[in-house]
Amino acid sequence: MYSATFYCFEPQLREVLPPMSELEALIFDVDGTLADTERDGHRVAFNAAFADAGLDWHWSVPLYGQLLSVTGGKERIAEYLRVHQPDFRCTEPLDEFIKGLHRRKTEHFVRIMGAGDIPLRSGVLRLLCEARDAGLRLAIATTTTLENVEALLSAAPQPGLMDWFEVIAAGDVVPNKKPAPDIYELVLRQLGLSPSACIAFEDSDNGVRSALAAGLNALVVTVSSYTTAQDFSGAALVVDQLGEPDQPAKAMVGKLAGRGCVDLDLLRALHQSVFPSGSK
Ligand code: XBP
Ligand code: MG
Repeated sequence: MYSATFYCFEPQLREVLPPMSELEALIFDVDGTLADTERDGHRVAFNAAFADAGLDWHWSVPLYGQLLSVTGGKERIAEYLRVHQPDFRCTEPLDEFIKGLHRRKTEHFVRIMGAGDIPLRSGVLRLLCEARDAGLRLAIATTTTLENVEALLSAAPQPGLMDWFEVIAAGDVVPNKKPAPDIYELVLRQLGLSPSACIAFEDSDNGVRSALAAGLNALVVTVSSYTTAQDFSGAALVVDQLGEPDQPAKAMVGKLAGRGCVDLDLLRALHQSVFPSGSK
């Protein structure tokens, strides 16, 4: 990353590179943040895949809430087997069995999203439009599978939304899923930006830990249906939603500074308070 000394003594480069603390990019989690997908999307898709495989497993709404502490669908199935089906045996290697089951689950999730019943959360499209118009770069850092991101963004009312994101880092592209920082670190490397040039958006404790561990301290949490009681320590702003002018957001941590919703002016002020000019 660029150092302060580098900035002071390389005038030509200083013209090319913006000051370290300028806001340049917004990085979004997907599940729970762009859309509330877990209960009626992922959970339903897992159950449909289990039924297809002739398994009598059923993930209820509360059970799925517990299983969400493990990020990643394949990892979640493995944890379920370990805790809830310890006597389960299959004829093929367990890893292969889980991969096959998970592929089917992804097909179901894509189908569910294609039906258009799970919309983007309040304020998401408004903020994406505002950021794009202002020339900010957009990126995604998610645990979920890339096909799921495509399905969600393709079902949105804005055509071509997928192409708005310069970097989409999804699923198994990193060795360790959230709460490890790997996925955010990958996004930062691909953007070529320092964490101080970005704001991250999350909905879960695992996501918060991941983003903070990558140095993304300008962090906004939009609490989702499964995450209301979680610990978001370290987040700069925790709200119930990004909100719309006629559908105001409510802040649990931090202040909306008289604004009805989370807009770009508010985000610039938040970013500046976390990374004041001159900070790295
Ligand atoms: C999301 C997840 C994902 C989905 C399932 O976490 O944990 O695992 O539930 O996706 P986050 P896959 O929002 O923190 O990224 O089944 O495709 O893995
Ligand atoms: Mg999430």
